[in-house]
Amino acid sequence: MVLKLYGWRPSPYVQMVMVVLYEKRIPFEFINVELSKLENRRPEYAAVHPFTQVPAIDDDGFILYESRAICRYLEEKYSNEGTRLIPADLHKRALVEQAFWTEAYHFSMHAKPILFEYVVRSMMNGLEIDQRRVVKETKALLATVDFYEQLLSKQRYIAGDEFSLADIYHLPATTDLSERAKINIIEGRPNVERWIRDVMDRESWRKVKEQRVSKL
Ligand SMILES: N[C@@H](CCC(=O)N[C@@H](CS)C(=O)NCC(=O)O)C(=O)O
Repeated sequence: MVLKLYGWRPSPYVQMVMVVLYEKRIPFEFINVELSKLENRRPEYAAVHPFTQVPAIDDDGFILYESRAICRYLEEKYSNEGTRLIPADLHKRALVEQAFWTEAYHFSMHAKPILFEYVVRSMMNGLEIDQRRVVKETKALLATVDFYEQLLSKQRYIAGDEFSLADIYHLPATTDLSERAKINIIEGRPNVERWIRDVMDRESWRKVKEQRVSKL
């Protein structure tokens, strides 16, 4: 049975899983859970995801939620298909793991509150953006990106010279930061720019981007 992806296309977490599915060339059926209509709160969806969020997958009866767990599962199950996203070599794999945690604790940790201010608050009429929070988190985010600039002067991708799942984890937030919060992390950072352009030029991301809706 074809793998089912429960998702909502504007969600960065859903986009991450879709990039992996395209990179691995795994056929899937997209089941739209329209968050703007609160379809995720329907009892039948609560049976799939106890926290009623997207994404989730149903792989022939095996239900899995949490985007990063789904990406890892797909990479492991289809390790020999499409693009290899986690290297077999111990040291290279450890560096990818290091990049996962760097992304979570030093990149997304700051990108998320900024996007919350610009995306979520803008959906709640009358709520003003907390500029102090945005300034504080942007400063911390750009310090991480400055570190990335140095790192990427020595290697092609964020975890080494090979494209990996760690690059994919950065994609949706980077796009949303530039499109929704107008925070341009590539300006004045030629190596970050080269990396982002390289990753965004992949067919997998172009396919996901085509399907994103421009407005939440
Ligand atoms: N940690 C989760 C986060 C998923 C998440 O926050 N999804 C949002 C959409 S971007 C959602 O479903 N929100 C609806 C809700 O929380 O009610 C993951 O990585 O899968």
